[in-house]
Amino acid sequence: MKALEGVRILDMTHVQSGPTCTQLLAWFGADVIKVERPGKGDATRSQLRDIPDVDSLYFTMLNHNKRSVTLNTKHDGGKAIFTRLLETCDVIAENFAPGALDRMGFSWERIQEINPRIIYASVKGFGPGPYEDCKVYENVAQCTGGGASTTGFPDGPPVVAGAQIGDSGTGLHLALGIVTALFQRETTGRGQRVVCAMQDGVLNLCRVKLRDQQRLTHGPLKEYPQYPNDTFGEATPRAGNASGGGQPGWIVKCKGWETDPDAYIYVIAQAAAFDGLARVIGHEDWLDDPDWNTPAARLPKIEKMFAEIERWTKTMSKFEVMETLNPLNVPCGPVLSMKELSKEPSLRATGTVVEVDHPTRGAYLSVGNPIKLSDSPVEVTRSPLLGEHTDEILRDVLGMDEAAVAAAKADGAV
Ligand code: CAO
Repeated sequence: MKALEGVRILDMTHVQSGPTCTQLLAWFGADVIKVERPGKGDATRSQLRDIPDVDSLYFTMLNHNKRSVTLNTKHDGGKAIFTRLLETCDVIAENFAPGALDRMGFSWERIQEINPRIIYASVKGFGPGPYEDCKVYENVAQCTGGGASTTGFPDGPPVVAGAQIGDSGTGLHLALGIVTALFQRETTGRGQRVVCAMQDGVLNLCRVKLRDQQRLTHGPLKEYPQYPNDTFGEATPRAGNASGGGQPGWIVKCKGWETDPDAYIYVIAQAAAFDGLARVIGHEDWLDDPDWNTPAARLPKIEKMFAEIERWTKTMSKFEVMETLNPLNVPCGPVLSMKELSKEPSLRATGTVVEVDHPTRGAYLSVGNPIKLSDSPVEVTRSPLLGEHTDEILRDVLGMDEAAVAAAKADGAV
C-alpha cells in the first residue's frame, strides 16, 4: 500500500516545474495520467536530445511512474473526453502559460461545475500583479525571486544557481499544496484552487536574504565577507561562499585543485570546534593568542584564517580532509561533482540515485524520490512513451468500448 493510492491526477504539466510535482505524487502512489498533445507531446521529449528519435533525459527523468494519454483539448471530441477525465480525477495539475486552460474553455468555475471535489493546482511565473501574464522559465524565476541578486561574489555579476529552485523548487511547493488540499477535502468534501508562483517559491527559499535586508537597516552584516573592510549598499549583497548561518565558512582548495575543478571542500570554522581545527592545521599558537582565540577577534581576519586553513587542505584530497575533520566535529563537506554523485554507493543503496530501463533508450540514471516514507515504498519505473496508455485509459478509466475508442481516434480527438 502506498500513501496516495486511490488518488487520481489529471496531469496537464509540461517542461520541468509541473512534472516534478506530479512525479513526486506518482512516487507516493497516485495514478498520474499525463495528458499530451497528439503527435507532439511534452516539448521536453525532444529537447536536449542525446540520442536521435528517443525521448530525452530531460523528459524521462521528470516523468517516471506516469501514464500518457494523447488528447487534443482544443477539439470538441477531445474536450468531451477531457470533461469525463475531470469527472473521475481528484486533482488536475497544470503549468501552462497564464490563461491557457481558460482559453480551452475550462475555467476554475467550469471545472468546479464538472467536479466540485477536484483540486485544481497550477504553477505560474508570477502571482497577481504587473507580471501575472508573463511566461517564465527557471532562470527568470531565480532573477525575479531574489536568488540571483544574492548569489555570486561581491565584485561580480548576479549568478543563477545550478539547483533548479525555480522549477523543481516550485514543483515541491505545489506538491505540498496538493496533498494539503486533499487532506482538507476529507473534512469539507470540496476541492479547491492551489496556485504556486515561481517568484514566490524562489523568494520563500531565499527567506534568510530578506531577513538580512532588514538586519542591514540596523548595521553591517558581520558574517558577510564585506565586513569589516568593505562597505554595504542598500540591498542584501552577494556573499560569495560565506556561510549564511552566522558561523564563518568558506570553500577552500584541496590537493589536485590545479587540474580538478571540483577539488574543493567547504569548511565551517565553528567556535565550538575551533581548538581542534587550529591544532590540526598547525596553529596551536592561535589558542592562547587574544588576537585569534575568540570569534570576535577572528572576525576581521576571516580571509587570513581561511587562507591558513587552505594551506593545510591543499596538502590532502577533499576526502582525506573530510575524514580528518569529522572526528574533530568540524562541519565540512567536499564539493562533489555529478560524476562522483552518480557513482556514490550510499545514494544507490537508498534509491536516491537509481538506474532505470527504457525500451528505446536502454538503461539510464535518474534521481529517485528524495523523500523517504517508511510505510510507502517507492519503485521508480520508466516514463511513458507518447500516448502509450491512450487506449487503456479511455477503456479502463472512462469505460469506452473499442468502437468509441476507434471513433475518437478517427475524429482526431486523441
Ligand atoms: N491539446 C491542445 N492544445 C494543447 C494541449 C493539448 N493536449 N496541451 C497544451 N496545449 C496548448 C495550450 O493550450 C497553449 O495554447 P494557447 O497558447 O492557444 O493557449 C499551447 O499549447 C502552449 O502552451 P504554453 O503557452 O503553456 O507553452 P509555451 O511553450 O509557449 O510556454 C512556458 C512554456 C513554460 C513558458 C509556459 O507554459 C509558462 O510560463 N508556464 C508557467 C510557468 C512555468 O511553469 N514555467 C516553468 C517551465 S519549466 O522551465
